[in-house]
Amino acid sequence: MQGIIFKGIGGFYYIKAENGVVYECKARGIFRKEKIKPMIGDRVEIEIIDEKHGNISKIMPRTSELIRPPVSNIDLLIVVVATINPNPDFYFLDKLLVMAEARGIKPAICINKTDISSSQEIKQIYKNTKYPIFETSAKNNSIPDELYDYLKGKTTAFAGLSGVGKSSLLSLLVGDELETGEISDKIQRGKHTTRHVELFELKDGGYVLDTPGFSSFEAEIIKVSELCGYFPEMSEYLDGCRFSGCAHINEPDCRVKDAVNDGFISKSRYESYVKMYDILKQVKQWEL
Ligand SMILES: Nc1nc2c(ncn2[C@@H]2O[C@H](COP(=O)(O)OP(=O)(O)OP(=O)(O)O)[C@@H](O)[C@H]2O)c(=O)[nH]1
Ligand SMILES: [Mg+2]
Ligand SMILES: [Zn+2]
Repeated sequence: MQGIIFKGIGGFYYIKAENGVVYECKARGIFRKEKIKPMIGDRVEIEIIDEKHGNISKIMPRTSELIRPPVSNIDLLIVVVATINPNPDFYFLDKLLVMAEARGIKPAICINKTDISSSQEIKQIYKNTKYPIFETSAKNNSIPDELYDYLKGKTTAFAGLSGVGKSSLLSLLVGDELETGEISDKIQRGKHTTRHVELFELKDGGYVLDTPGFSSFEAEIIKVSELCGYFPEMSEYLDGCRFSGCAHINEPDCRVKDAVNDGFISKSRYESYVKMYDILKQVKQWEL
């Protein structure tokens, strides 16, 4: 029987199997020898012991892996940003977007708290990235159908500064019957957040994951020369620079800098690029 690990507590893994049943499982000793530990998000094969218990016998190859929070097989990253309270931190946002790109996770942007301020500036900055942009107000229960469609059948992590509304959005997405019930408690609103990682199933299929209190992701090793490839709106200009190894910073005849001056690449995004470039140039380990 195959299934997905959605929760782990004290050496037990909770697996939603193909037949819809949740099994409490242990990992067999074999994994200790091979030095792999099952992770939340893993697709696994289990041997069923009885109607509630089983053993994990095999872990399927992972498509992606995050270390903090420890979770595998994430398809999408939704970077949540609030219009205000807290104000957007564009450099932080861009780091999350680059981190996703570097890990092969598809990023999108969710602008929340549209009930208290305008989303205009944020939309303007990210327009040319072509990343999907969703506008929400968790307070007004306003989530566009396009976001539900986007998440369907996928495993999606929600990230962003503390207070932007990740938990509020997830409570809405996961289901109305749970508004004041179990899930709302488990997802934990407010400031006092834990590092407990759990995938929550969506009604239409797919899973979502909160990353409470994670103001940073793991250290990332990205080659400086590859950095511009993680800014999608830059990619069409890269071939036009005079120097083939152009860093797009101080070189003459740089098409990327031209595109910034002409407004095809936003200044804010370019500033993030330069800042990240300077850091990557100096250190191999980049603490995102
Ligand atoms: N006005 C307004 N307030 C919101 C909205 N969404 C969330 N809030 C409020 O913003 C505060 C923070 O929301 P949370 O959902 O706890 O934020 P979070 O991103 O989960 O924060 P951490 O768990 O600390 O990372 C709460 O007081 C929410 O009620 C919104 O769309 N509009
Ligand atoms: Mg939260
Ligand atoms: Zn250049």
